[in-house]
Amino acid sequence: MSKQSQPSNSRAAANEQSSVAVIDGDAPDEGQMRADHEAVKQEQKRHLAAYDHKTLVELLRQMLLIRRFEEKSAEAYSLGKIGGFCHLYIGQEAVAVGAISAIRKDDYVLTSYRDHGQAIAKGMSPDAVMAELFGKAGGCSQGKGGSMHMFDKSIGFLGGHAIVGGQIPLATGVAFASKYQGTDQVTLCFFGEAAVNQGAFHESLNLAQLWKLPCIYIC
Ligand SMILES: Cc1ncc(C[n+]2csc(CCOP(=O)(O)OP(=O)(O)O)c2C)c(N)n1
Repeated sequence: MSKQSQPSNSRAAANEQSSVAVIDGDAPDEGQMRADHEAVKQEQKRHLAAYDHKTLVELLRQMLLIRRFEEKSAEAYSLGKIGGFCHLYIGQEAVAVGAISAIRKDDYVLTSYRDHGQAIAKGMSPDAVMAELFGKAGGCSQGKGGSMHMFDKSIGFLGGHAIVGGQIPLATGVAFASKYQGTDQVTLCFFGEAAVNQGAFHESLNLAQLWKLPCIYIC
């Protein structure tokens, strides 16, 4: 049946109408948007007030360290000093620092190829990350991995994964191991939104929920 010949009360017609309403709808109420924004800001301030000054300064220090690190990486990459790819984390510093500051040193972090910031937040020295970018033997992966393959088991940073979504089933497996071994370790799994197109994303979250695995998925 063509769209034109569908009865107007059909589900398809209703869906079509509602999509059109979204596209052609009234402009958003700016006053309401400003009020919502202000309410979120006030809520954030209330949350921040629960932290002492020293903690907040430390979180800011880490965020600034990552930002400066990434700016230098971009500079070195544009000068041709870094081979292969170089995926930056500029603008997302608070995500890594906030999440990783809430876990312990013996907890685990796995992430995508956009991994410099999370590696630093988990405790890798910026020197080891930069040496890896430069392909030097002093890098965390002996200079053989580059930007997408930061790794250091001793601090629970289990990569740096180049395949979109590849870290998700791995993180789920790490969380399964923690549960199976009866430890109380937690695994953080960072990924970009494109990873949700991977079948393994759905399989992982399904298992994690069924088995109540200690894995936190952060998009
Ligand atoms: C399985 C797979 N398919 C394609 C690619 C090529 N690729 C590299 S980055 C990227 C986009 C990923 O986007 P997203 O996960 O949202 O992360 P973002 O880069 O936006 O942080 C793609 C498709 C890949 N690395 N792995």
